[in-house]
Amino acid sequence: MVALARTSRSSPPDANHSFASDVVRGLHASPKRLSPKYFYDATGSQLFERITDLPEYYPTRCEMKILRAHAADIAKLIPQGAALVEFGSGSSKKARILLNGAAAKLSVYVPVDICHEMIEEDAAELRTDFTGLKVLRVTADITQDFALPVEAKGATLRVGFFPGSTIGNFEPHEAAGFLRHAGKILGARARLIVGADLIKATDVLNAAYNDKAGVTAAFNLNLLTRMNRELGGNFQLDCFEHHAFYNRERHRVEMHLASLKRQKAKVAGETIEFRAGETIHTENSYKYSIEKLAALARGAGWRTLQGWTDERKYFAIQVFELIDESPPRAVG
Ligand code: AVI
Repeated sequence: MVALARTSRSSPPDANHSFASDVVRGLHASPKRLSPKYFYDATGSQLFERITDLPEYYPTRCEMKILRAHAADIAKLIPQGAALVEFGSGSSKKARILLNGAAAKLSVYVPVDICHEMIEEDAAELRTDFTGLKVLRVTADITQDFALPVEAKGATLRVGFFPGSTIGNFEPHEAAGFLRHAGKILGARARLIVGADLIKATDVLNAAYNDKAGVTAAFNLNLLTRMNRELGGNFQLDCFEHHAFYNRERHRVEMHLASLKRQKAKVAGETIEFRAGETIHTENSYKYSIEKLAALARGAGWRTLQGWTDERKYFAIQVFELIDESPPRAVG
């Protein structure tokens, strides 16, 4: 499953066509599945913002806490004249914490996001709040090739920033592919700051994805509303239920939409049949150990420089450095 979450909120030109073909393919597959990137229409993005404030959903709070506590240590790993490139920047809320300590030594901050309007507004605010900071936004899908602005290419080196445990929404092979791709984009001597959710007690994980207020359920079910609206679907929302659970063997929280009865639904001109209890698998959220994350990064060409967790070891910020693969120069 292609898993890319917070980075695909808006619709590129042929998005409706690929949404339709992904839905048709995914709902005819066995087991049925849909990519989590489709959660993030306007309503889905708002619901996700509400999730990050829920008492049960610890990742955002933990990550912000680690970033605040170690902003100065992280800044030390950002060399003078470097460019900071944020992958899937959204509102740049987390980058602001880094910028408090590092803005003065950056040659440029490059927020990269598929959602154009959002980062233009934020870029303007950042320029006001961090006087002298050059902010050059790039509108791109971070999983695809994109060009960095010349100012970033000409910087002493480039430091990538990939927070939010978005890495956890990739399948592990996709995560490795993304890290390799980030290394190519950032180039020689690059560094990469990654935020990742860690393996922890099952009850904590289950609670985080089954909040009492039902916001995560609404976020999951919104996918049916989106298919009804954008693809002429007729899913009955009260005939499906949010299922989320930690799959301990695979170290991931799985989210599904479970059919409450035997039923048929129409979407994108196709009829889809559901057995009672059959599910659409809508998201995986992988949880890592620090060692496993380091091994994944190592396999993708990165060595660990330094890392931090919160006191409960719920979440980790790891800084990696690109391993120089150029052959040693001949002497003499
Ligand atoms: C964006 N992503 C890291 C979230 C996560 O925890 O996997 C998405 C999410 N799904 C349900 N709650 C939050």
